[in-house]
Parts: sequence; structure tokens; C-alpha cells
Amino acid sequence: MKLVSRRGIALITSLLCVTTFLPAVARADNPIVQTIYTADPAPLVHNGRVYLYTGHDEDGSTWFTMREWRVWSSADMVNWTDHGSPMSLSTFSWASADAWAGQAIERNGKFYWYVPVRRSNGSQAIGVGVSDSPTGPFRDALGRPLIENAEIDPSVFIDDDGQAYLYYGNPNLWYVRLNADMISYSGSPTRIPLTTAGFGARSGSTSRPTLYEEGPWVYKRNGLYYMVFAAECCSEYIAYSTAPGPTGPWTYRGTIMPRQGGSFTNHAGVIDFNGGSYFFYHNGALPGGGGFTRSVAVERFAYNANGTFPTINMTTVGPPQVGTLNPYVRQEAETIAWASGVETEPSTEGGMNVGWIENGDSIKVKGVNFGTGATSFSARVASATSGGNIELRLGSATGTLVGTCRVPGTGGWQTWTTVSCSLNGAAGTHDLYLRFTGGGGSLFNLNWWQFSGTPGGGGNVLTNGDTEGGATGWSVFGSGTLSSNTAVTHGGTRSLLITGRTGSWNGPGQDVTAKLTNGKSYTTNVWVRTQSGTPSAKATLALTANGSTSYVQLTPAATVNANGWTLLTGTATVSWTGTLSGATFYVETAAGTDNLYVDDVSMQ
Ligand code: FUB
Repeated sequence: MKLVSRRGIALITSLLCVTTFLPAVARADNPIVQTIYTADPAPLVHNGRVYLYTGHDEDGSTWFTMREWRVWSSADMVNWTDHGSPMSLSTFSWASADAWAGQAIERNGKFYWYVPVRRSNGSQAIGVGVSDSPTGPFRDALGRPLIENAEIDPSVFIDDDGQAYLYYGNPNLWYVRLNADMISYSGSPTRIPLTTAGFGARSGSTSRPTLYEEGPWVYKRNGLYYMVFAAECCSEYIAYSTAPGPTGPWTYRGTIMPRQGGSFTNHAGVIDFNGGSYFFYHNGALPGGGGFTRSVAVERFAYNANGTFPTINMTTVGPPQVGTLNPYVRQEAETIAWASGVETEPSTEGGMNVGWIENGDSIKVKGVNFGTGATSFSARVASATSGGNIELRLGSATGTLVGTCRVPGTGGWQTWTTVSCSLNGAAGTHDLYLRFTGGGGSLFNLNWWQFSGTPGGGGNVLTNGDTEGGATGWSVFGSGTLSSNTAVTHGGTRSLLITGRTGSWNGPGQDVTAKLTNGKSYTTNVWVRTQSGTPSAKATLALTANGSTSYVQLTPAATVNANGWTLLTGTATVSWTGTLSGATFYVETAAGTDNLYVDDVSMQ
């Protein structure tokens, strides 16, 4: 009932509101999110994914009306998964308004999210949320502000010696040394001198003599400290300064992103991911967009050889995809390159689902690798009305139709069932469009989807086995931190590095459930090397069928060392009884927790 009435409210709102999201035909992939307005990007790289923390501009805003923060993530920089809102003003009982620009960081397995808010007495403060997961939920770490009477826009940075710093401020610029617990600080906040040498000269303002306006973003790269910030107002542009240490002295270096994009503010976040550098910002590029209805976007760039920034302009194309998307594992419906007409909401099955699906709406998923052939499609759906259809199209929303799945009424918007349909053939790599058709009003909700078929047609069952697509397709089996590495490789320009293993069975792995043939003999090859030590490494398959798990030794264990690469190779028959519910390929050691490099992995 609640959801039905929400749908009614949403319909009335959309009829009354001049803001119309989303053009009917969309080719661009920037801005990143089309289902809501987003602002103030703060990216974080963790375990081979980019987590993107943003604010949320309410529809039709005429001020920075922001009540919650949102989280998104991506392994390929083009398809972004919506993780909803794991932190809002209500997380902080002492906050009353202005869920403005913050930043999250990981330390010792916990995630700390620093945010500015306004208190009911009108004063500004910085709070800190904490979670065990990058996607939350976050709780108030202190039950009170971390910093009272603080200016806005906190940016957090941990130096190589373990000292953490929080920078913030508008109109001034401050830093404070955070303690190792990340929820307290030592000493008093210190004002960074806003000199024209450090932050450039602003003309026509005596109260703000330098270009610095707000939104600091601080990080270290190749021994140099960078402070990227929003310059001048209004409109703002993005500029930067550098320093030999975390507290300065800062030297102004120039403009990164000139004024453009239809929003009078801009706000930057910068990361390196999978060998590329990425610049996040916001603009007013969505329909109805502007200074208070902003959208986060991203560009890939390369630093100049001397570490300076090139000029970066906003585009509607965005960065190239890192690797491809695997349709043979469950994909969340809210993993989206471009959404047209739909919205998202929390699902009773966990995570989010796509909803408010109407006739003609569509979702683009970019760079989907069907291998040599998908044969069927399954989707998790719910409908309080009479459902509709999911058309599966390649290349565009009106491209080749490879299948149509009928969705029935299920008796409720959160009453879930799985539907399947066969395909006319989908092979190779394509942009996949899920196009929705049916009668009037809301048709159904979509929680997840998955293809089945023959991904490799007898080829490698592992996604991104050569690891040239970074960590795409790979995750950590057990504990540890997985990263794509360019310093030590077996072939090509990349390998995987796993650090922080806490058990010998921990290692890089991937779900191969949808790819195995019962009774088939597979030959496995894995190149392995350690950072130090001489552990005995092996490749293993964990098979769960009919509720019990067995382990298939895919290769015998072999001693590996840090001086060169060792090939683990073996042939094993993979079989199970009953229904296979989970199969994970992983690389482990017989004992110990040494850091491992892994490259050129195949199982076929
Ligand atoms: O989103 C509200 C404010 O606008 C942020 O705190 C500033 O950085 C500017 O982007």
C-alpha cells in the first residue's frame, strides 16, 4: 500500500513539475546518474571498484536543498550501481539541514564519511559517519559533531606515515590533524594562509583576495601534495595548488576545468584507478538541471610528465570502459550506464531495484560481453498491476531485438518472481538495452537479471583472465585487498596483486556458477609470483550444490617465489549432484598469508 501511494505521489509530482528527467533517446553516458540529481562527487577506490559518494539535489530546488547523501559504484567506469542512501541528515540527531559536500575514506577495514551540516541553531558543523562497508549503512560515529562551528566541504587524506588530515572551508581554508581513530583530532584546526602565491589572485574582491572559494580535494601523487579546489564565484571553475608537504607551503598551479556546464558551482574529486586517472565534477547537464539541480560526471585524463594537470573539459561521452561487463553473473538492475525514464528504490530483497517503469522506458548497460552466445535471459521482477515486457535489444533502444521476456502481475510491487525467456542469439560485445513495454502507468519493478549460455564457447570460463581489464570480474575470496598492478606483470601491462590476506585460503577469485558444464574436464593455467616469501600456491574451485560445498583442486600446489613467475597448471573434472548454487574459482596458498601477484589465468 505504501509503495502504491508513493507511486501516486510520484505521478502527481511529475504532472505538476516542469522538471522532466531524461530525453527519450540518450546516447551520452555523462552525467553518471540520470535517475536523480547528484552533486559534490567524492570517489574512493577500494578492492578493484570505484565507490562514488555524492550529495542529492532535490527535484525542482531553488537552493542547495539537500537532505541525504548517496553511494554508487563501478568496476568499469561506465556502468554504475546505485547503492541508495546509506546516510542522511537523520543519521545525525543533532543536524537539521544542508547535507552538503563530504568525502569518505577507508582505514583498518572501516569507512569514515566526513560531511558538513547545519545545526538547528544555524551553526555549521562537520560530522563523521562510520560503517564496516563502503556502501553502508553509516551511523553517527560520535553522536555529536566532530568539529563545531566548522566551515563546509571536508576533504580527508591519510599520508604515507599514517597521519590523517581533514581539510575544509569556505571562505577560509583549514586543516586539522585527525587521530588514528579517525573520529577525534589533535591540536586545534589551523587556518591555511590564503596567499596569492599559494592560491592565485582574485580581482575585484578585497574580502577574498585569492581564487580559493571552497571544495578542497587533497591527495598525494609521486611525492607531491595536490589541493584541487573550486575557484572564484560565481560561476566557479576548478583550479589547483601543490605543496611539498601536507600542510604546505602551497603554490598555485592554474586552472584544471574552466567555467562551463550550466551550474554556478563545481566540485572536484580525483582518483587513479586501473592505470587511468579520473576527474569527477558536477554540472547542470540533465534536463531541468542548473545550479541547484546538478549532476555528477567524470572524465579520464593523463597528468603531464611533470605532474601538472592538463586542461579538462566536460564531455557528454565520459571515459572509455575498463574491460567488459559479464552478463553470465547476476547483474543488479540498478547497474546502469544510462537510464531513460526509470527511478530506483530500496528493494525488500536487499539493495535497490529499478521502479517507476513505464511503456518506452529503457536502461542501457554498456559493453556487455556475450562471448560466443547467450541462449536465455532471466530476470527478477514484481508487479502490482499486470506487468509488461522486457525487450532485449543490442546497440540502441531500437536496435536488434534478441529476445522478449513477458512479466506477469505478481500481486505487489515487492512480490518477487523470476521470469525467463529464450533468445534469438546474442554474441560478441554490445551495449545492451533493456526496453520496457506494456500498457499505461507503472508496469513492473526489476531487481536483477542474468543471461545463460556459452560465454566462451569452450574458451576461458574466467572473465578478464589476462587481467588486462584491471580487476574487472575479479573479487577477493575471503579477506584481503585486490588491486590491478602495472609494476610486476607476466604478460601485457597488468597483473592482479592481493595484499592483506588473513587466511591461506584467501585469494583472487571469481564466480563461475553460470559457466560450468557438469562432468566436464577443465585445464587450468595460472601464473603466480609473491612479493616476498616462498609459499606453495594452487588454484581451487569451491562448488556448492544441494546445500553442501566441496573443493576441486584445479592445479597441484607449487612453490612460488618473488624472483619470477611460476605456472600452476592442472586438469580436473568438475562434477556435482543436484542443483549447483555457487561455484568460485580462486587462487590460494597451502599455508601463510603472503601477498600474491596473479596473471594470465585460464580455465577451459
Ligand atoms: O552542494 C552544496 C555546496 O555547493 C557544496 O558544499 C559546495 O562545494 C558546492 O558544490
